[in-house]
Amino acid sequence: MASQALTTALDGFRIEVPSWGFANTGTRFGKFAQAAAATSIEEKFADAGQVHALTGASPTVALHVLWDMPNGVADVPKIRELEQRYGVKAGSINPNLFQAQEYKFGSMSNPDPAIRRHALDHLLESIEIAKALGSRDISIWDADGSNYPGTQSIKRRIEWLEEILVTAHEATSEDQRLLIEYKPFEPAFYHTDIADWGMALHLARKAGPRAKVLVDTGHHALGTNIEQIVAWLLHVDALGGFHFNDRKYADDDLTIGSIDPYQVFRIFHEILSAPAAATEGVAYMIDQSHNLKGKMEAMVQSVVTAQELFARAALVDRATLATLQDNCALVEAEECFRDAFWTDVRPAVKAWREDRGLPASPLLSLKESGYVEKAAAARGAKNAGSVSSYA
Ligand code: AOS
Ligand code: ZN
Ligand code: ZN
Ligand code: ZN
Repeated sequence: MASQALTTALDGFRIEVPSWGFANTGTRFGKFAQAAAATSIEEKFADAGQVHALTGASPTVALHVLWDMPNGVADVPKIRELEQRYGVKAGSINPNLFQAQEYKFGSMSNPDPAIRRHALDHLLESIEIAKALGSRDISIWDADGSNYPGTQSIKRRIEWLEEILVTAHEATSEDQRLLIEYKPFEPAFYHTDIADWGMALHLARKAGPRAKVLVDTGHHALGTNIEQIVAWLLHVDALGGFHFNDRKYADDDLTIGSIDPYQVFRIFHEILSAPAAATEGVAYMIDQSHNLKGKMEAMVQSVVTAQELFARAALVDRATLATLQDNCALVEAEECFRDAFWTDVRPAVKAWREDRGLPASPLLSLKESGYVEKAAAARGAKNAGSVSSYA
């Protein structure tokens, strides 16, 4: 029997899947093509729809403007039709400010005003695409920075960035949000223009009330206390959402909870400890790159793991914990916290799935459905040509 806290938590839990997580992506040293990987926006919707059908928890798919829409133009009727057919809706819209050759020295903070204007135009196009699709969030990842000390003015780049984000914010409608993601390094290796949550928070405040900070769990120096950042962002009403993934070293984009499930639990605990009104709009999204695991298997596994860790966090006896914290009963408080973490929620989550008419084991059902084999047969030829070498 699932407890009430667990049932309520799972009923309310939704996590967005990224279109790019179904496609062949890899590392800078190359990628290993998978026969079943999605090669078009239609196949990405089909895959996302299948993940949602199996888990009941991922009704939206994040879209990437240039990767999913040729020349940055959204075919809205086609996307609407895909939403209908596959039972998942377009989610956050992700502009691409990092691939064009002109962005070699930056996009929004490039010293060349004409290039900054292109970056702004692309942002404005992305906001319009989001409006046309009914997407609330425009999720900005700024890859800008520099590789060598003294080669760029850190200060002037802040000002250029502020200017563009203010203009972009003005273009959003009342029910939209700009999410500003931070990352300490990569692709830039000396300085990154939005390197941490302090910088992202400042820019969000400067941009306007509908701009919030996006926390990608892989974008921190090793050892950073991410749940503390989450608590602070909630406290100042600036937490927009998450890109979940896991890592051992840097922005490894491994499946959520694969290396450190306790960290995800601790993040969810901070969210569940905050007043409901403060966390209502927080967007949970997966941002992973599945180079070795099967794309579909990795995505289903990620959604299921997120559900399990959210359910475990919901089991924390927060009233008792608060008393123990006030009494500085260290070991008792820690054990109260860990009791929830160590609870095997899998049988209860399974019961919840059955109650909701969902497959008891999404991964097993995926396997039994033969979906991946069918996709491989249909897409194999297209994927055979997509292997890149780094020569
Ligand atoms: C890059 O490291 C960031 O995590 C981005 O959020 C993401 O991977 C990218 O936006 C996909 O475009
Ligand atoms: Zn090397
Ligand atoms: Zn991200
Ligand atoms: Zn990343």
